[in-house]
Amino acid sequence: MSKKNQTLGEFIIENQSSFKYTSGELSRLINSIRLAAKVVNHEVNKAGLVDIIGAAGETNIQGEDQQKLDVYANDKFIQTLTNRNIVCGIASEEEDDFIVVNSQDENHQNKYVVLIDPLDGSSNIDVNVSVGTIFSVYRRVTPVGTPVTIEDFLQKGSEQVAAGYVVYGTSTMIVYTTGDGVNGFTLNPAIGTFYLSHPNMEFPEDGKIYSVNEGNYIHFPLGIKKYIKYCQEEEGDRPYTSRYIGSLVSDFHRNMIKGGIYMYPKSSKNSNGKLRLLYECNPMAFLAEQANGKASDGFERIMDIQPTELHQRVPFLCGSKNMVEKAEEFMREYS
Ligand code: AHM
Ligand code: MG
Repeated sequence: MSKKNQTLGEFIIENQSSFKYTSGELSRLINSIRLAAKVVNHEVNKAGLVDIIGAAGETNIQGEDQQKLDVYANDKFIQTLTNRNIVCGIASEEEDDFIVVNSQDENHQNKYVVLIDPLDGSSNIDVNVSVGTIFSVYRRVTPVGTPVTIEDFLQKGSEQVAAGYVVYGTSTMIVYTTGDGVNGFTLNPAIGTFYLSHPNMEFPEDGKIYSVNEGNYIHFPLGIKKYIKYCQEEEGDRPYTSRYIGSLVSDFHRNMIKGGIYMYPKSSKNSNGKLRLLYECNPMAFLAEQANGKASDGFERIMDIQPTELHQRVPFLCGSKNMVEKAEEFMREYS
C-alpha cells in the first residue's frame, strides 16, 4: 500500500513482491536509475553556474549537436548501470550502437536491458528550461548468460517491464511504472531523498491543453492541421489552451496532471516525425496507458509497432484518451 511521504527506496522495497519476477533485479535497476538521476540532477542544476553548457563539439547519430550535459548524463547513467552489474545491455539515444554488458562473463545472470534518452530536450538547458531523462526496461529475449543482441532491444513497447522519466524542473521528480499504475516521487534536494508525492497519477480523460510545435504547421498532414483548427474553434469547452515547452518530459508531465495532448506528427520535412520510438515514444506510451491515457502514431497504438532499428523515429500523439482519439479521428478522415 503506497503512502504519501514514503521514500522511493521504501516504495521499491515494499512493492518488490508485486513485480511479476521477484528476483530483486528490477528493484536494483530502479535504484541505480534513482542514484544516477541524483547525480545528473546535481550537474543540471549548476548548469548556469559553471561553464559546462554549450555544444561538446560532437554530433550524435541523428546529426544533432550534443550539449556537454548530454554527454555527462549519458556517461553517468551508463556507468551506474554497468558498474553495479545489473543489466545485460544498454541502448542510448546518444550512442550509435547498443552496449553489451558483461560480454566476458559467461556466468552472468542479468535479464534486463535498458534503453535510455539520458537528457531529452537538452537544447533547453542553456535557457534554464526543464529537461528530462527517459528510460525503458525490457527482459532480454535471447538466453541469459550470452551477450545481448539487437533482438533484445527491438521489442515492441508492449513488452516493457518498466518505464519512466526524471524531470529536472522547478523540482526534480522521478515518475515511473512497472505496469501497475504510475507513481511520482519528488526530490528533497536538502537531503537527497525522493518522496512519493504523486501516487497513482492519471491523465484526466478529457483535457484542454494541446502541445505541438505550431511553427511546423504548414508541413503537417491535413488531419493534424484540421485537429489543430478544431482545438482553436469556439465551441463547448474550446478553444483549448496551447502550451509547448519543447521538452517532451515536461510537456507530458504537465498534460498528465492537467489533461492535454502532446503531438509530434510527421511533416513534409520529416516523414516519421522527430521522436524516437525506442527511447522516447515507447516509454511515454507505457506511462500514458498506465495512467489512463493513450499514445498513437495517428493510426496505430505506439506500443504495437514492431521496431526495425534502434534509432527509428515515429509520429507521436499522446495524452488524455479522448483528445488522442479525437486527433486519430481527424487523421483517419483526412488521410
Ligand atoms: P532531443 O532528443 O534532441 O532533445 O529532441 C527531443 C525533443 C523533445 O523533448 C521535444 O518535445 C522536441 O524535441 C522538440 O522539438 P522541436 O524543437 O522540433 O519542436
Ligand atoms: Mg530525446
